[in-house]
Amino acid sequence: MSWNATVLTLFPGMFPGPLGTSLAGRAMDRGLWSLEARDIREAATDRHRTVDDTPFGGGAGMVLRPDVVDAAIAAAVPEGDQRPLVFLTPRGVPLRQSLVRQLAAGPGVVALCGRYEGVDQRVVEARGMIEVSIGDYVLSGGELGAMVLLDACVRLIPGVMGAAESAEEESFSSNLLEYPHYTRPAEWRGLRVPEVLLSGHHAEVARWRRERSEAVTRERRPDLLTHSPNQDQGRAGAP
Ligand code: 6GU
Repeated sequence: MSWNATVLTLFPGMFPGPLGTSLAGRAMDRGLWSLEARDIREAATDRHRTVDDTPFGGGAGMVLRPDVVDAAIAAAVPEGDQRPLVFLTPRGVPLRQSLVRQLAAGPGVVALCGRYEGVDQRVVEARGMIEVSIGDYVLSGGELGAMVLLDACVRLIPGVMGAAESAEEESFSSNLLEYPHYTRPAEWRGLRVPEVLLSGHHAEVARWRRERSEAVTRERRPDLLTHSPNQDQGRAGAP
C-alpha cells in the first residue's frame, strides 16, 4: 500500500523530471510512492484531438473543455478511487504545509495541470476538485505546481526521510521560519560562527535558535505570526 500520484497534463514528458532524482527519486525506486503521468489529449475524441476551445464571453486564450477533462479523469482514475483531485491553478488557495500533511497522510493525489487560460469551471465543480496555487506569480502551466506539491508530500511519507532529516523542527511545523545554520570551519574569511553554537550548552543553543527564528519571521514573514498553526485547507465539499 504505497502512496500513488496520477498527473493529468498536456505535457506528460515533463514527468517525473526532478521528481525522478534525489530524495523523491530514491523513494520512488524503493517503492514508497509511484507517479503516473497521463496525457489529457488521449481523451480527445475528434480527429484533430482537440482539447480546448474559445472562452464564452470573449477574451484571450483558450479553455480546456469539460467533457475532455472529465473523460481524462475517468480514464485515469478507477471507480471508487479515494484520492483527492487537486487542480493546480494560480486562482487556487495558497498551498500550505497543513494541506501537504493531509495529502501525504492519505492514499495519494490526482493532480490536474491547467494550461491555456484555464479549465471549464463546471468540471472543476462536478469533480469536487481542490483548487491550489503555489504562490503569487504566474506560471505557464500547472506542471511545475504539481511537482512542487508532490515533492512536498513525498518527503513526508513514512520511510522517505531518514532520522537525520526529520521534519520535526523545520519551518512551518511551528509557524516560524528556521534559524540559520552553520558548519565547519568555525572561522571562514574572518567570519566566526556564533559562539553560543560552539559552547555545548544545549539549553542556550535552543534559546538562541528560537530567538533567531522569531526575529527572521518578524522581519520576512510577519503574516506567519498572526495566524494560528495548522490552518486547514480541507477538501472542497467535505464536511
Ligand atoms: Cl499551480 N499554476 C500556474 N499556471 N501558475 C501558478 C500556479 C499554478 N501557482 C502559482 N502560479
